Amino acid sequence: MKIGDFLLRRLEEVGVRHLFGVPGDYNLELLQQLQDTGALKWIGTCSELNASYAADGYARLKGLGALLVTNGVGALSAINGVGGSYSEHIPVICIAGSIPLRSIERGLGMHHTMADGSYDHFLNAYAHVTAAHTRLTPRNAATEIDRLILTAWREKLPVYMELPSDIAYLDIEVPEDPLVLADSPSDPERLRSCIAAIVGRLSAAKSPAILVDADADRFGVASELMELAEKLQAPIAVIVAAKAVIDETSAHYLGVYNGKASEPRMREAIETSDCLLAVGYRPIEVTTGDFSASLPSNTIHARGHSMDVGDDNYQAVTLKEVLRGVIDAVPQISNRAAGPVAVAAALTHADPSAKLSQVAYWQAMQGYLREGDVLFVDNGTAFTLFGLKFPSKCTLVGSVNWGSIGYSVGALLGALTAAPERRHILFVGDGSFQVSAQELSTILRHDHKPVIFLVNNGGYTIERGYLGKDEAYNDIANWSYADLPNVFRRDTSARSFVVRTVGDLQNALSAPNDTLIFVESIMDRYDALAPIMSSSNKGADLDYGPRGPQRRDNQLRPIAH
Ligand SMILES: Cc1ncc(C[n+]2csc(CCOP(=O)(O)OP(=O)(O)O)c2C)c(N)n1
Ligand SMILES: [Mg+2]
Repeated sequence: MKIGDFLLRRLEEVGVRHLFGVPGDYNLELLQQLQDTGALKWIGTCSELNASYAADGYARLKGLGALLVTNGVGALSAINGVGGSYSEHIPVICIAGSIPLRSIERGLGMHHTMADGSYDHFLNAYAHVTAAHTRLTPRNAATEIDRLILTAWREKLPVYMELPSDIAYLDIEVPEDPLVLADSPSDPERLRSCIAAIVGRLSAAKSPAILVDADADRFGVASELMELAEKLQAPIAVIVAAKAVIDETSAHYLGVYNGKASEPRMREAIETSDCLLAVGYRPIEVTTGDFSASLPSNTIHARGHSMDVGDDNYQAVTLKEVLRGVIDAVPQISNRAAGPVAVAAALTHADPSAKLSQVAYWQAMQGYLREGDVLFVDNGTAFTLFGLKFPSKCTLVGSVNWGSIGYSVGALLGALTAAPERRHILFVGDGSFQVSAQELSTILRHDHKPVIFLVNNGGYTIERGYLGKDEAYNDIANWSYADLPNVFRRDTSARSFVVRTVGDLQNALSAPNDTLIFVESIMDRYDALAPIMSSSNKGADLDYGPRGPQRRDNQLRPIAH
C-alpha cells in the first residue's frame, strides 16, 4: 500500500474521520490521497494553531483527533495547541508534511527551514510536547505509524510524525488486519494484589471518599467511579479541572474541592476521610485553592497505568481493570449518610431594564443549560461557569492546566465536527475570542449551530485583577462582534444579538437552536464575581512576590454582590 494511503487507513480504523489543518506544498500529496481515497474528510482551518485546538476538541469527544500541517511554519504554529494537549492529556496525532527525504539525504537547502543544513529542529521541538515523535521512512512507516497511534491512545498524550513529501506515494508492505486500540492487559499478580490492597482499605474505612481529576475522563472511568461511590455510599468530589466528569445530579456528588476555598462540609469529607481514593490528581495553584488542598497522608493515588497504595507502588496495572476489580469486590454499603453539598445559587428576579451585570448574566446561564450540552469555557471571567451546577450528561471542554486564550473557539469547531447532533455552547471573553475569531468562519462554513456567548468588557478583565486595573495594556480594540457571523459568511442565517440589559439577554436566550446563535453581551470592564477577582489578586502575590508591583494598589479587587 502507498505510505500515505496506509496512514489514512490507520486513522480511519481508529475512528478518526476528520483531519484539521492548513495545506502546504509538503503536505498536498497526502491531501490528494485523502481526496482520492475518501478515507477522511478534510476540515481546512484558518491557522494551524486553530487546527491544533480543533483536533484537541475533536479528541475530547471521539477519543482521538488529528491535524495535518506543513513543515516548520505550520508545525510551530500548532505547537502551542499540541503542548496544551500534552498538558491536558488529550491524544492528538500531529502530522507534518515535511522536507523530502531526497533533500535531507543530499543536504539541499529548502524553504520552511532554518536554512542551516539541519532538518531536525521541529522534530526536536516536538519531542518536548509529545509522548512519541518520528520521521517516517519507507522502512519504518508500517511499524512507526502503528506505534505512534497506539502510544497516543494508550498514554492519552499527543504524538508528532513527519511524513517526508516524497514518500507518501511509495508502496510498502503493510499489515492486513485493522489496528485495534487496546491496552496491554495488567500483570495478573500485580492486578490481584493491587485490587486486594484497595478493597481492604476501602472496606475497613468509616468515611471513604473519592476525589477526581481529569484523567478519570481521559481514561474513561467516570461511570466506574460513580458505581464505586454508589456501592460504598461514599461522597465523590472533583477538582476544577475535572468539572462535569462526574454527573452533578448524582446523590453522591459533593461538588468541586478547592482546598481552603471549599465549603466546610466538602473539606471535611475530603481532608478527614480515612480512605481517600484520588484519581489522576495533578494539583496546581488554581485547582488547590492556592496550594491549601490537604489530602490525607494515606490517600490512594490511582493513575492511568499505576497505583500508589500505602507503601506499595503497583506498575503494569490499568486504571479500568483495577476499578472493575475493586467494584466487584467491595461490599455494598447501605447505611452510610452521604448527601450533596448545595451548589445551586438562588435565582433573583432582576428588573428587565437593568443594565446587564455578571451576576445577572450567570444566573440566566444557569437556567439556560440543558441535559447533554457540550460546554466550552475560555480563560477570563468565563471561569464563572465552573461555579454553575450542570445538568446530567453535560461535557465540559476547557483547559484549566494549560489555559491558552482562544483555545475554546478552535476546540468548538473540533467538537462540533465530532458530535454535530449535540448542543454546543461557548462561553468566551472578547480578549480570548480575538485570538482565534477567524475559526468562526469555518464553523459557519460547515453549517454548525452552536450558541456563542461572548462578553464584551473592553479587554482583559481577569488580568486587571492581577495588575493594571486601568492600564492600557489590558484594553483591546472594540470590535463589532455581533456582526462577525455576517462578515464570515455573507448568506448566514445566524442570529446575532447585542445585549445590554437583562431583558435583552432574556430575549436572546429565547431564540430557538435551529441556527448559529451569537450573543454579544456588553458589560462593565470592572465587573467580575468576587471569587474570580480574589483568585487573580492571590495569583499576583504568587507571581510577583512581596515586592511586586501589585502592591501599588492598581489591581481590580473583589466587590460585594
Ligand atoms: C495564549 C495566551 N496568552 C495570554 C494569556 C494570558 N491571559 C489569560 S486570561 C487573559 C485575558 C482574557 O480576557 P477575556 O477573554 O476578555 O476575558 P475577561 O476576563 O475580560 O472576561 C489573558 C490575556 C493566556 N492565558 N494565553
Ligand atoms: Mg474581556
